[in-house]
Amino acid sequence: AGAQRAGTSPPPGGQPPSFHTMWADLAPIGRDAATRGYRRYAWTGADADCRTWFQEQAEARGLTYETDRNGNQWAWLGDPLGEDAVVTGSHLDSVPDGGAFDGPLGVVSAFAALDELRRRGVELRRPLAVTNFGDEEGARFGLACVGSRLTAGQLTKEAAYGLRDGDGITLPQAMEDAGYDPEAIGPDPERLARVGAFVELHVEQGRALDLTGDAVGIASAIWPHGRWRYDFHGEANHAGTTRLADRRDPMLTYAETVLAARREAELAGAVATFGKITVEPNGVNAIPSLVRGWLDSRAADQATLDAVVAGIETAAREAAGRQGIDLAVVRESFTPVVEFQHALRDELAKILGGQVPVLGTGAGHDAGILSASVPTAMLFVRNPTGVSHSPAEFAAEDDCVAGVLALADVLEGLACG
Ligand code: HGY
Ligand code: MN
Ligand code: MN
Ligand code: MN
Repeated sequence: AGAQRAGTSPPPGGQPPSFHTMWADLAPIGRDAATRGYRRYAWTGADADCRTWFQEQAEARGLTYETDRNGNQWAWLGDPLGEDAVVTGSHLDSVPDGGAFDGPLGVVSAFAALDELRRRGVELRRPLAVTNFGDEEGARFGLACVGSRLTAGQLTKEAAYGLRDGDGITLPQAMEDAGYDPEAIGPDPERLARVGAFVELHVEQGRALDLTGDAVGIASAIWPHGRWRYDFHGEANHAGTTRLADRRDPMLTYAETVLAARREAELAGAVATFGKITVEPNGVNAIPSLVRGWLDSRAADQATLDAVVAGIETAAREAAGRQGIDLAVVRESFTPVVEFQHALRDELAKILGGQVPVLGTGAGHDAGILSASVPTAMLFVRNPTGVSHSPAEFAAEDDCVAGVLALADVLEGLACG
């Protein structure tokens, strides 16, 4: 087909909602009053409210709105079936008590950057879309990037059907309860074949830009990272009457494993986190029968990660042997290293004037998943404290504006140049 020349004329209704308005409308959705953290878990009411917000943004701009077979949301300027589309977006779901910026900054900035293109009156040569990928954090069902993995064919339908939350609700059941047809989920290669570039803007989850003094950076790579579940089986018993020598206490082995994880990671310059634990029967006066802990570990390269994870498991098995504990370790998910395509990364650097820092990240992203299917790049916006996955996550307004303008420049350079 010839070049798409869909004008970027202003929306039918006049001025689109500003960055501030979009941010203010999104802010209260799924925010816990006590912690001020976000609890926007996949296919819950808060997620539905975020999806409604996204659709309203699309319609307020006269964009063509659709959800794909996996529930990911797309808002098109230009032909949704056109070739070589430029797509930008992120996710709206959160980790438990997550921050306001991780995910939403990329979606709000995408709409704001599209508005900026319209203000500039540039002519689109390629279709443009804003996206919200569902269930990126995996907070409810335990697997990150479910929406983008399904669309990219990196998660099979049967594996997705096997996902269940802490209350035993399966992913298909949750989708159905939210009004989506779980039967439809699956790979969408035709859709991705029409995408020529995907750019995700994301708040930096670290302090590299704060240290260089830049508002915006470009991603070079995503560290390999994975999630492992450790099941420590011991013997339930009375906390008050069981002699220490007679105990098979899985909490002890778990504690030694957490210390070993820190030690192994520190020695290797990697990271390892036990951030989630369940205890059965979970009584103050009962020695647990089972302690289940989830390990998240990441490193700059595969060999280091493998060594750290193996070292942690060896230490855990040694402690379990000493304490009469049965240990089962299951790798629940894994994302290999993502090297963003150099051509697109360099094109972004050229568009942004070549002075923008290029940095790696230990955080996973939908862009990391999609980079196996389409040319992908990421922009980071400075986070002065580096804190993320916490209500304290923050980015200054000037830096958010700088991010929108940089994204608009990138979209103009890719879709209009
Ligand atoms: O876990 C991550 O790195 C991402 O925030 N899902
Ligand atoms: Mn996150
Ligand atoms: Mn994120
Ligand atoms: Mn992400």
